[in-house]
Amino acid sequence: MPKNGQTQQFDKAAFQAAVEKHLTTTYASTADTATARSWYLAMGKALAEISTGNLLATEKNLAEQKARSVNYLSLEFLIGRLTGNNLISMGLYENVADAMEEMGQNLTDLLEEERDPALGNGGLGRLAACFMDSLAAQEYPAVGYGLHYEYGLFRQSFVDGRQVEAPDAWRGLEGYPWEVLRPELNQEVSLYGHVEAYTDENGVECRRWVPGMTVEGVAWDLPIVGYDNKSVYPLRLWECRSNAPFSLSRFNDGDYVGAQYSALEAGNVTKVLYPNDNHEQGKALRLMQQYFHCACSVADILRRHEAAGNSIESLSELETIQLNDTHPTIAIPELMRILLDEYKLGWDKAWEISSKTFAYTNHTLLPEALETWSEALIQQMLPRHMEIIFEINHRFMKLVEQTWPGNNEVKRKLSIIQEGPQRMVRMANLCVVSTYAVNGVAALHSELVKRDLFPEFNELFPGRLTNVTNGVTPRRWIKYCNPGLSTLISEKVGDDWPANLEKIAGLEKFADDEAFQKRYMAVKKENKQRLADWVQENMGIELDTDAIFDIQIKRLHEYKRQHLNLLNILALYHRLLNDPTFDMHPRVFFFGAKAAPGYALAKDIIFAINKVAEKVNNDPRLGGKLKVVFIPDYRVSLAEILFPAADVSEQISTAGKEASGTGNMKFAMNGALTIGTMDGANVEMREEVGDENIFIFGLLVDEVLKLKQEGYDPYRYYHADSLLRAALDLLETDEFTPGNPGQLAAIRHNLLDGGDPYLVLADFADYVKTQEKIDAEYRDQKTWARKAILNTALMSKFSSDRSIRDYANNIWKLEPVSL
Ligand code: GLG
Repeated sequence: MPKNGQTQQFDKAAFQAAVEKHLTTTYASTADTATARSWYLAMGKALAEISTGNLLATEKNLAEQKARSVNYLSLEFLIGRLTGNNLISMGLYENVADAMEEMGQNLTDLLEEERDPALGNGGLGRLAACFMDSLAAQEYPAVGYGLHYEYGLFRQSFVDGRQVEAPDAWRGLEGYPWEVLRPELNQEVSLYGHVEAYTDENGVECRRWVPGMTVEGVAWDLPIVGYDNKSVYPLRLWECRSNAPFSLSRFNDGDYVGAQYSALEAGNVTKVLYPNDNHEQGKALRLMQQYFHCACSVADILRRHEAAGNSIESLSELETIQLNDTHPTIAIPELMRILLDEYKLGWDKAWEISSKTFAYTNHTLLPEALETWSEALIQQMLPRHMEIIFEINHRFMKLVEQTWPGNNEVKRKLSIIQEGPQRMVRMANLCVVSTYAVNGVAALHSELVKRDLFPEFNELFPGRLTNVTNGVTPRRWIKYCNPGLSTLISEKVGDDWPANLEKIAGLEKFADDEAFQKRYMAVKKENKQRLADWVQENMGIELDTDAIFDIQIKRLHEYKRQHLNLLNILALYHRLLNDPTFDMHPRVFFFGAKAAPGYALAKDIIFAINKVAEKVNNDPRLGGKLKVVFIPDYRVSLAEILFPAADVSEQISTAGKEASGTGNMKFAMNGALTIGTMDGANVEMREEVGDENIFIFGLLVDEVLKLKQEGYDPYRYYHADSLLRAALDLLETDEFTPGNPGQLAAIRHNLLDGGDPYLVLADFADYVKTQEKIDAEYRDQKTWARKAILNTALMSKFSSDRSIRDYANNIWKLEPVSL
């Protein structure tokens, strides 16, 4: 139980009175008639009163101390439900459970009333959420800046096995109890228009943006509550509202109706999160979202800086801005514009400040995810920013010319502007040129960023490209989601491990202790039962918790290779039915994944897994040995049930494609053994746990590259491997779609005739062999328990507290400030 948190401030009677007051005055209910939802909302409001007080106190303290802080800019924060987690951080979980019990309410049930704020797609957004948690836990001064989407990531359901998307109105009708409106922080944001030259009062030639219209940015703060301390940092989410009269020029032209139409359009800016993961879309509205986010955030950073009495020249000493991927890159020309056109600093001074303020995190090497924006679009929406980008590039090209005189090829490659029929702005190049640090998210990934993505930049700016390996917060991903394991850990290593995950290494010496093994496995069994109960209740599928629970949960993407997993399932199915000598330990394969609505093959893979599930789950010939469960609407709150229940964690991306992964870390902490490729953070996890405690298979990065260079032929594998052939050919039949052969053929076609871009077939045999090894090892429960315990014990490196300390020490140069 946290000792230094907000516990001492807790006054039960006052808290109960606040809940009752909100029940009646905010939600118009009475204690005897209120629904569970109203109770949850009233309780949330009462708790938010405590956190808001501390948020204001933290803000004041940091301003007074002139503390250096980080501003984490991200288009996504996949925070998940806040109530349970905040109760833990506040140290109030038991107190509030008790207070609510006295009011006739069960806390666990009330927590289920909260809808997940799903303001992100996947790993990138969830990382931002873990980072905010770790900043607050360690009291590194920080503000998170994001967007207040009206609709988060779509809700997924399956209709006859196919994904159907529905809007996610995460705030409900009543609004989200933890959010607080900050009207005094509102910003005005300009768009469109043109640039004009003018001579200022000192006779200096200047340029300025004459916008075509403006919109209003409204600030909502969500509290990020520091674990076991009093600090509360804001996650500041901007909502776009259109202010009337709207289009300045059209209104003045007398086009009143037209002006109102634009208002409708701009009212859409923060309506919905773009549902693409690792894929850019290039839509004008998305660029508008990005700029709106950056304009509000940069203006707010400058407001804070000045309100604390600091000069603009000292900006980079007191503030650093971390760009989570290239999505907020337009913040760079925005700050430059303000420094040049409003502060009138002159290019060199403005550049010095700006380039010492920004740092950038790269999350992917996939070409389809590297953002480019058409010059024409930027020119139209943000004409002054386009000028500034050109100027940055012009000066940068001079540097390239000095370094590689006369080498036009290298210029073409490095230029921020990509030439072609449509000139495009390469956002990653703009970032590398304009920041003081660029990091990848795992050791392997960062090496590939240097070696393959930006080798010349690495030469040009030695030391700028670095690594910070990702991490996850042990508060949500062990303590909150796995109370059974948490109790066991605390008993052995003391109860301060959630804030000091190094302590968890103390479990290592119990790995061979039989009594401990039994208790550890009993906790695993309880967690498997909790998941089985959920599946029974929500999907009507009965599961045996003696089976191996094998789980792959992540976005649906070819590079993540859910279809490799599927092919192994098909191979098992084939062998169970055709090979009388074949035996396997019962296994349940779980999937959870959303596909981007426009990603046809990803949706085909979901359909195929669902169809295979339907068949195998009801086929008496399989004797219950094989089950497949595709959990619909995978989200943070379901992840909290899935990670603790896993025996096997699937991390099977094509080597070189998964920058880091973070689910891999959550599984291992909770005692699942990984089957994985030498990709992303799997490589470092193997280093930590040792090769005996992880199941590595498949081609290495350079083997992948070599095979592709030599000319990869998927048919070679198809013809050489009868099991692979059997699995693939099942997709052509109507085995899983009775009466409709060929409904699953798209996957087979993509792998054989489509060239198998992610080398699924090349890794198939080794994958199957490694799964067999897992099957054999699981049968020896003592050895399995030992390995699982060691996985928990040896994961301390992957706490996001460590990641944040790496950023703070090596990049941001931040010091903690306690309240
Ligand atoms: C990316 C990558 C993941 C990475 C995550 C956080 O694909 O490998 O773990 O960011 O850095 N789009 C993502 O989820």
